[in-house]
Amino acid sequence: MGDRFDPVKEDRFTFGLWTFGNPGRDPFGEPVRPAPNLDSIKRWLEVLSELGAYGVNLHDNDLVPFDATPAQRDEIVREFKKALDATGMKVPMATTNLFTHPIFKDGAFTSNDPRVRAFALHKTMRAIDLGVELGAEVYVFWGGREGTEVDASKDPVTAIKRYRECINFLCEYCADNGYNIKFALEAKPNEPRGDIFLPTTGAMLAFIYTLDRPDMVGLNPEVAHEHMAGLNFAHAVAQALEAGKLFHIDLNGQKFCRFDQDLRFGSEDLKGAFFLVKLLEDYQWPGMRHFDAHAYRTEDIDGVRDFCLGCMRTYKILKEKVRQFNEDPEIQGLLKEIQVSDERLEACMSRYSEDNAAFLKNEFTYDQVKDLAYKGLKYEKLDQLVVELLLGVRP
Ligand code: GCO
Ligand code: MN
Ligand code: MN
Repeated sequence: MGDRFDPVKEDRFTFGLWTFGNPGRDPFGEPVRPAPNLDSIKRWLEVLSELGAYGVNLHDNDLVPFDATPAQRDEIVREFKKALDATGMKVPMATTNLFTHPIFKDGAFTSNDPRVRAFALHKTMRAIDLGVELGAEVYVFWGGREGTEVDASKDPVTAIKRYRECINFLCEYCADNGYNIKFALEAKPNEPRGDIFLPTTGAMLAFIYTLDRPDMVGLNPEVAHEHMAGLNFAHAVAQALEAGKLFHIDLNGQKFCRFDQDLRFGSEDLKGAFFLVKLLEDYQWPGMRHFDAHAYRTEDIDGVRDFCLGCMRTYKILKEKVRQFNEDPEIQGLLKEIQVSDERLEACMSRYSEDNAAFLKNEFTYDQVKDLAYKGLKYEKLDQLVVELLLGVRP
C-alpha cells in the first residue's frame, strides 16, 4: 500500500507456516486453497519477506511430514534453511503438532495410556531438536487435545500431574542438551476438545509455579482463546507481563464466546486490539509480534497475502494510535485528573507496620472520602475520546 504503515523487519512480525498455509478447511467444508508443500512454503518465505515480515514459526509437521524418513527430514530441513538464508527470514518459535494424528485423539501428555504419553515425549524431543536447529528460542506448548468430552474417562487431578511430569521432563531435556530455549504455554478453553485442561492464561500461569523449573516456562496467550472464554485479553496479557511470564503472543481476531475463528488481527473488537497494542508498546515488550490467524474461507492466494499484510498494517496503525493517545493533551489532561496521587497515603499502604495499620484503621475514616462517593469520574468523556481517536477524527 506504500505508506508508513507498511511493515518492515524491525517491526518483528511473524506468521506460523500453518497460518498462511491454512487451506480453508472447516468441519463442514472442504479446503478452498491448495495444501502447503515445500515449494509453496519457499514461495511464501519470499512473499512475506518482501512484505516486511521478520520470520515464520512452525510445528514439526508443518515442515516435515509425520511419516518422513530421517533422510527425507534432513533433505527438507536443508532446503528450508537455504530458503530462509536466501530470504533473510528467521524462525523465532517452534512447536509440536500433538493434535492432528489419530494417536493423540484422547490427548498427548495427559492421555490415559502411558504409551501415548511416551510417544508424545518422543515426538516433542525431536521437534525441539528441529526448532533449535532452525534457531528458535521460544518453544510453544498448546495442549489442543489435552482434555475431555467424557469426564468419567479421566481424573482431572491425575491429568494435571501427567501434564506437569511431561513439561518437567522436557525442561530437563533442554537443560541437559544446553539448549537456549524457553517454553511458552498456550491456554484454550475448548476446541478441539469439549473442555481443555488449564483453560485460561491465568490457569496456565498458576500451573507454571508448580513446575520444577518455573524460570524456564512462561506463557503464549492468544486473543481468540481468551475471547472464546469471554475474557478481557489485555488483562490476561497484563498479568503475564507483570509476572515476567509473557514469553510469546498469538495475535488474531475473534468474536466473543464462539468457536475458534482465528480472524485477521484487529478485524474484530478494534478497541480491545488497541488496548492490547497499547500494553505491548507502552511496556516495550521485546517479543515477536506473532500472528496465529488465517484468511477467510472466501479467499484465494491473493486474499491470503491481503490477510497477512492486513494483520501487520493494523498492528502498526494501532501503534500509531497509541502514540496519539499518549500525546493527546485532552486525553492526558483527563488522565491526570483521574489518576490521583497522595504520597502520604500511598507510602502508608505500601508496607504494613503497626503504625500504618493504626493510622488507616483509626484516623483515616469515611469522613475523609465521603465527597468521592458521588463524584463523577469523567469516564464517559474519556472513552468517547478514545472512540473518536480510533475513528480518526481527533485533531
Ligand atoms: C489453535 C491454536 C494453535 C496453536 C499452534 C501453536 O487454536 O489451533 O491456537 O494454532 O497456537 O498449534 O502451538
Ligand atoms: Mn487458536
Ligand atoms: Mn495459537
